[in-house]
Amino acid sequence: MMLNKALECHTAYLLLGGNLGDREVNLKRAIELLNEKIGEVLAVSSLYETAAWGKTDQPAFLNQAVGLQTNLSAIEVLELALSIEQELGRVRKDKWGERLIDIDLILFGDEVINIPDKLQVPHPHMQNRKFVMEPLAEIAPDVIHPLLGETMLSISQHIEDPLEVKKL
Ligand code: GSY
Repeated sequence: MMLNKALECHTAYLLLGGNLGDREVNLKRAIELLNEKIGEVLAVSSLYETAAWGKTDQPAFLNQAVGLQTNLSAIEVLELALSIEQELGRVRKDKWGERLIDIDLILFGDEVINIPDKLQVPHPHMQNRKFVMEPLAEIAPDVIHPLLGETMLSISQHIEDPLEVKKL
């Protein structure tokens, strides 16, 4: 039984973003490292240039969604994603501030996980943020949000977020 659990395979969706340095190079390198350390990358969205959310007086972000298949647990994915951020030079300072690279776990199969201050999937704010939902709906239009019961495409079409998101 334990062995089956350990080998369970999940499709995880992550959102990558950054607004410092060579944003495109940082995203490309992050995807290579996700593929090496976490699991086979199956889908990568277009690049999206997006107005900064939260603290708006900072440079625009480049965001990109990634879908991958992994045998790891959600916590292991989260910890490796943090290690990739560090390897790429991220220093965590301001929660809403500028950053070289950010890797957020958005969905982990159809699992619902809530470990306060550590890990929440589905990402609790995904459905309110165009910079998350537009790239995600591009690569996973038919995936259903495990709590809202709505597809990624449908959620992305009904968001009221006014911040600009431009597909490059
Ligand atoms: O939450 C991820 C980091 N982040 C972003 C982002 O990735 N894109 C945009 N547009 N704004 C953001 N604000 C933060 S914090």
